[in-house]
Amino acid sequence: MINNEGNTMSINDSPAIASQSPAEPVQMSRRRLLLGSAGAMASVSLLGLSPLAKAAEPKTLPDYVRWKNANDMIVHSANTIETQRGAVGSGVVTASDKLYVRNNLPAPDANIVADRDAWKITFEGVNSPQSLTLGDLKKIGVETVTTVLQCSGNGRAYYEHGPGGTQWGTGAAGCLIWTGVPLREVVAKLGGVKPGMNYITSTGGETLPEGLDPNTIMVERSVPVKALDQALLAWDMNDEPMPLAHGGPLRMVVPGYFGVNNVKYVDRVAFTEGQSDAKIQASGYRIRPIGEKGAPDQPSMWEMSVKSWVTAPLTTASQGKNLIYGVAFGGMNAVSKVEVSADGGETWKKARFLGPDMGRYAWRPFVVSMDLSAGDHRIVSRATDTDGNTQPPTRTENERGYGNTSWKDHGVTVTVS
Ligand SMILES: Nc1nc2c(c(=O)[nH]1)N[C@H]1C(S)=C(S)[C@@H](COP(=O)(O)O)O[C@H]1N2
Ligand SMILES: [Mo]
Repeated sequence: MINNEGNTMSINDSPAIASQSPAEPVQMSRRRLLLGSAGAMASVSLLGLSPLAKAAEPKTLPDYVRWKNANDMIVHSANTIETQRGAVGSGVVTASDKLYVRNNLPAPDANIVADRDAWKITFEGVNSPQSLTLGDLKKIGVETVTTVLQCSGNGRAYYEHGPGGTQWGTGAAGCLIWTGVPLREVVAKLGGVKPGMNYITSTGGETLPEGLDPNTIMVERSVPVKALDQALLAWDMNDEPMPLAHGGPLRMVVPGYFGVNNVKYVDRVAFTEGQSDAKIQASGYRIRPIGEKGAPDQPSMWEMSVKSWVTAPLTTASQGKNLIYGVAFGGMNAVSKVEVSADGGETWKKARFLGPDMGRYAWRPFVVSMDLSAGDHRIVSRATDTDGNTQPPTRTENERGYGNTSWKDHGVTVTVS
């Protein structure tokens, strides 16, 4: 894949918007470089044939996430930053400075977190529609929930048809503790949801670049109204005020749902009859056959499914007893079992969960001891949820490379000596 920036691709498959981003200079200058006189050679090197060009890939964290631990991250672009596979430790919670970042638009100015409690959110589609400040929300109620945040494109790198967008491996995911007010408590305060409303539609507070149709770029997502059971308007992440990069001052958190539905810097929550007309909802984030365009009648990236992957060892190991680590989660259900195989899925051994159970929406680190002989071993993990759903061996092919849960794809080949 030559075009792997992907920071805007999944909205409209057009690179035009990337140039709107002030946070893109590194990436844009690199592209210009590649398209210059050495273009042909450089394209070849992007395919991994030249170590020189590989070293020239942008590795520096952009300013708005300078506080992240660079050694734990893979910088795909200024707006798409992945967690290294081995950086996920055996603890349950992903440290904020290791969490992936995925922005469809440039991150807003830091002044939006200067006075957090003054942040305004408009509520519509309720019996008493009104605007509330974050300060008001904090007086309504509070709850804490631990969830897996995972991009729809996590695991895209394993699709062989070469879907456009960021080539995420396993690191567009993390497990976070969120604190905020349950949306249902806010709604109760506002007289309840109006009859006939089928969706919760959340709007991101980015300032949109001028001269483009807002519908083609805005981050506005609708989820079925049943998500009112678990949706949270969160102001803290991992016991700290929500970082700007992760949606501060306020973020919509929909436990069990793919990342895109967890709208950052949310400034409008509307209960609506239909889904948003925004491109990111209407045709983006839809599962469709390879070669087809997105359309509202295709499945939307809402609820996540059971998934797991090994986090250590990843490349080499010593002969004899080895502890094999990984993480597993069920999406909408709790994860109930993980099995690990060191022979590519011929024989399996049950792993045990590590650390505290943080609830059905959290992931569970796992560990299993295995005797490894010299040679190459294909190590794979396979999780099952409380409803009895097990990860499939193969992925469901789809144009955009969404929702990969294949246990074969997520395996690692480890050389034992
Ligand atoms: N306002 C807003 N919310 C957003 C996005 C965005 O670009 N803008 N990106 C979405 C996508 S596609 C993902 S995967 C997650 C990423 O969350 P993170 O950057 O905190 O890891 O945020 C979602 N919410
Ligand atoms: Mo995403």
